[in-house]
Amino acid sequence: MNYENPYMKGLTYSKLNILETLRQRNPLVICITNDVVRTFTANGLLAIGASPVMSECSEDLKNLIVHASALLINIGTLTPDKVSYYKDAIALAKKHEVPIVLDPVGCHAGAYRLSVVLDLIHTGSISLLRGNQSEIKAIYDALNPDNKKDDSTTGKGVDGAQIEDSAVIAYRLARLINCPVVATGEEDYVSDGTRVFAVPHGHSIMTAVTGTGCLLGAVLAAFFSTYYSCKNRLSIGEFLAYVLAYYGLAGESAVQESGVKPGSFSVAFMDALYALDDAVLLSENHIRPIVVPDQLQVYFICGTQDTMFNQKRLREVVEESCRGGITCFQFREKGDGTLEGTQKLELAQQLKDICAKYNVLYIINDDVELAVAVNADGVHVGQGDMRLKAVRNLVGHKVVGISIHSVDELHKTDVVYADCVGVGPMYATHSKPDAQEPCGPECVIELQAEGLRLPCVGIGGITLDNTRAVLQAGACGVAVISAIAHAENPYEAALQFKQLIFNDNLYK
Ligand code: 3NM
Repeated sequence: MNYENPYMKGLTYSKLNILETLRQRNPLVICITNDVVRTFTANGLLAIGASPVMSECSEDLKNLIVHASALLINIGTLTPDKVSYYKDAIALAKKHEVPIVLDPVGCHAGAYRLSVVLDLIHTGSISLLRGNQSEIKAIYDALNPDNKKDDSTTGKGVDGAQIEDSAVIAYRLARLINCPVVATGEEDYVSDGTRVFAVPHGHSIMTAVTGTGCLLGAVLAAFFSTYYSCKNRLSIGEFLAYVLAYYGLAGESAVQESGVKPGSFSVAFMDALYALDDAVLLSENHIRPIVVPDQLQVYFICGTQDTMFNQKRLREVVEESCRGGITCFQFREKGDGTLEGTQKLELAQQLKDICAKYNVLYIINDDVELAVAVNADGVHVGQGDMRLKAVRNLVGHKVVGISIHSVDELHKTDVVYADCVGVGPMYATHSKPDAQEPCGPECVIELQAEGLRLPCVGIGGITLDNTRAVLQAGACGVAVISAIAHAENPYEAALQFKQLIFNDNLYK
């Protein structure tokens, strides 16, 4: 980054060194894995710079776990006696604070496998779940509280519904089981329950070599143990997206070497995992941030101007609304008498911490530098602000939101650089002195008819009474200031929006 960020006072970030950190740390990964892939997994872990050890019984594991950085449980060759071993291993790893990656191999294909996987998830101790998209969907369908076979995830107006569905499922499952979920396929998806990323790397030949999926579970386990070194720079979701990109880029580089030949590929892949470096990973990844409709359902916006310039009240309102069930919060500090500089930075950091506690997506309004300085989840800009391409260049994989008020504005907007849209004002508003004339929910219909495919929220004058109309017009959710900030009880207000949108199943 060649620009000075006023919030960072000359501090610049050094380049990310995800692969180098792992290789320096050489983490010990204990693999309880299946009979088919042991050698491949061990060689793959060595190639990336980790230390593999296979363990087959609790007596042995008790000694090893004290040295371990991560534990992989892959249920590929399942037998009834192994189930109690998995449970012992999970208890031991938990006791020693060793992260656990679960690979639910084949759980979509058999009720017994699925029941074992659910049992292991119910321990509440899994740190990361990695499966292919069918496995992840089977787990989600089994745990989905509505017990609807996924019919709420199809056909939300996005091309390639199947693919987008997997992103939605990864997000929902991560929230349900409270740990990051990786769903692999032609395009991989990862969600930590707050963010969602798509990673379009790899090559179809990988599916012709047994063990490539299983090795990925082990590789994720190795990297998971080094996340702490990037904690201030990357969310766990983005960090895991980099690991997926590394793995996929290694596959792409290997196939260049070997051609589309499974035997040669397998050898070339080990070489590529060994050779790939951070410079290539940073410059060649095509990680894409994704906003799934769920994230925008109850979108609360607030700044000190909305709480009579009382910072404590703002923190309380944000915490209460998070408790009530908002899915997204935007810090919008705007107008006369609002905070600037260090004071704004400090408040932004405090609000980020509150949102992180509740898995609420945290967006900064307009101030791109602040979003970078506090490592927010995203930034929202208006038409008069910076060009979207410039915003994207500054924020990398953060969520970029844009306000669009008309079809005319849609045509002037580089929507390819945005991830979501605020459409408004739907109705008359007192919270934005320079708001345009209300355009009504029809504006959402018009924009979508003009080709807008990004998920959008209706904003401006929204109350419980008019929410239904906004969603029925095609918005994924509603963005509000006064309906929550000025409510007598912001917790209740947020809860009511959440219940209206979730329980009435308005959003489909
Ligand atoms: N943006 P309330 S309307 C921040 O039309 C904002 O882009 C708008 O506040 C737009 O929920 C608006 O209190 C104010 O009406 C929304």
